[in-house]
Amino acid sequence: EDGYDLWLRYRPLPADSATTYRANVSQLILPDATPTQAATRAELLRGLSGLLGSTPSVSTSVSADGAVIVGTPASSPLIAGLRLKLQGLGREGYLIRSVSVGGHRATVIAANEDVGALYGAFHFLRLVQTAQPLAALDLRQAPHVQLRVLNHWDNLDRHVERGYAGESIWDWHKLPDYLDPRYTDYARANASLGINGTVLNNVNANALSLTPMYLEKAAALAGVFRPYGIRVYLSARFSAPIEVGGLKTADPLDPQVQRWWRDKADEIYKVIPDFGGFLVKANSEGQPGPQDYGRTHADGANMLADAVKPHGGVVMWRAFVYSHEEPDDRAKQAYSEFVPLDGKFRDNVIVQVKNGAIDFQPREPFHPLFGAMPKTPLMMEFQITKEYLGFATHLAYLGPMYEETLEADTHRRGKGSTVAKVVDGSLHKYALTGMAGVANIGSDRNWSGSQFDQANWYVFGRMAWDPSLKARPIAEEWTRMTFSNDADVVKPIVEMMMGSREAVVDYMTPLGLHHLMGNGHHYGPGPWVSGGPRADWTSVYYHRANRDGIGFDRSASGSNAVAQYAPPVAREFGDIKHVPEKYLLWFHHVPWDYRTQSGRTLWDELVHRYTHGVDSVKQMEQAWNGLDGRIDAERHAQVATFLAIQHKEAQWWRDASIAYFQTFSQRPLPEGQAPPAHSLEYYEALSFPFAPGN
Ligand code: BDP
Repeated sequence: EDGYDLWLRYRPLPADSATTYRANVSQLILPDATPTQAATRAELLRGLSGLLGSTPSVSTSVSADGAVIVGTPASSPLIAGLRLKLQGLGREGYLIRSVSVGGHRATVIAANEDVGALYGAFHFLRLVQTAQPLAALDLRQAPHVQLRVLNHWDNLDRHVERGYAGESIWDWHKLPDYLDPRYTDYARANASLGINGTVLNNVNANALSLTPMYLEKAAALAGVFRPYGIRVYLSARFSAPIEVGGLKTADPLDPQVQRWWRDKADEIYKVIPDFGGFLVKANSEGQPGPQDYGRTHADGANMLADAVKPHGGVVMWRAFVYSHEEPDDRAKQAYSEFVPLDGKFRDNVIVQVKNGAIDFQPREPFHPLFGAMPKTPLMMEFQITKEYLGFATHLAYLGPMYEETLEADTHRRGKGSTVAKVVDGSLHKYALTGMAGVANIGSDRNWSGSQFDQANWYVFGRMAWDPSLKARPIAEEWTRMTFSNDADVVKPIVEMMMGSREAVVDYMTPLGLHHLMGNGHHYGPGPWVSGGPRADWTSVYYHRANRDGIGFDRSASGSNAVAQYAPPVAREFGDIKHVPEKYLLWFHHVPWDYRTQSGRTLWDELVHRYTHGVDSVKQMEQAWNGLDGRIDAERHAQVATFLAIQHKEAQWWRDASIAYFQTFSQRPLPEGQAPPAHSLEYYEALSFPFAPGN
């Protein structure tokens, strides 16, 4: 096994449980008149025959116990006859219920629309895959978030920005004629999680994506995805009217520019009738945008929104901006630019906000924009690809990180105003809701660059469906589907996964440190990075270590970034006595001898955390080695090798960081702590011209 099958492996269940399940899945009754119905039928047949060792028969009526009836009232007379309560499930929701039909036990998977039945079928398969009882089912599910989208940072030359899993899976050259079967498997995997949108190209966009040749290619992909309920979106380069339209300006208030985008939208919808809309990175890191013409983000977003509005499209406008306007603290920039625009966006615009205010660091406090724009829908942007968490070789399950952000309390409408409630729209009654994940998918056989990075795609999708879900049960679900239902396998793997992100935080950026990675490629430690074109692209800007202490003072005595949070949060974060220790150096400049919660001085605690991170990786290695023989050899060996790489690199992070910070702390290492293996000069001299993902 090489991991290609993801969590949809459908390997045979142990004989005794297969027998039990076969009794509950004796026949399938389901339509296949539409492409989505056909996909649903194909998936159930594939999954159940794989899991149960025999293919259930497909019938038109219930003739025995154990029938599974799938469909909508429109597609299935049987379901229409059952008069199930489908109100409230919307277009994408479903129910799964044990019923009796003509005196026979049966299970019904019912929805209002085909796509709901498809999602229900995947859920049903998951129950079997994870060895859940099917006897008395009564499940109702509807997504809590409307736009559940992957963002591919894929370029037209197939290079993936910050991608660690090979080339782009989109083979633009062979499209639209050759449709790689992988596109269908991609759609199946996404539909199994409820992901319903994909932005095909990089936010650092090439205007060529909007030319007829590439639109035709995008349309071919949309055709593959459509049966699976997935819409295609494109990143739009703001200056496209100049680059591919021959205009002299891209000023959003210029009528010619507006007309160009309207015509472009009409053209796109001719070839992709269900096109989702545009994602835009503007006036950020050198990308063009409305500010080039003295206009605001709202002016820019609204122009595009007007263009797609007649077709039902949306604009996802990114808030990842940091110009030089707030020279004292990059963390404040997005809030300062966007909060004044609250309420100024069209109703088909949603502002896409990264989980934290800097940039996908191993740990960041929640972005202060969440909760601060009640009149503008905000959507979450998580990074699934591990740009700052060890690329694909380090095992870091991101579920706990997503959960930490989603359950953070903004206090904007009193206690309990969590980020999850901003994202699902319930806090501010947003009419539009969304969650985006920067994809970790590439042409590698295992899709994500490592076996365990598949779990990050998985958990993103599950939490996008319902942001109140928790990381641990999702890890367990994934482990059961991906490796085994055997408790002796599930338990150690779930423990490894649940502690893995904290291990990365400890060996890379403990106690609220951030942005300490190597320059440009972001591979390995670079706490010494300084100079260059922008202070806020250096490490010294963020850690501010000196003889007195370390950390970025964002309290009232410093940049006062804490004031961008609601008062109770600002008070907590802004007070060195009350700030959660995990954010200590994010918000405060702290003396080296400051007593931390463990009773150790800050310096000793820092060293302790670095070492603890390395030790946690050692433990993961041991736990994994203990599973030798319980996991198929190919996947076991690959993970073992990657853990060994992670171990080596965790040690590198620890040693380089300690060697560097010791030049400021001027204190000895605490008792029992090994000195760095090499000199600081050695670490500083390492160079990686061909590190992946740039
Ligand atoms: C940073 C990445 C950069 C992206 C940027 C973004 O380093 O490659 O273009 O975010 O989100 O994390 O636009």
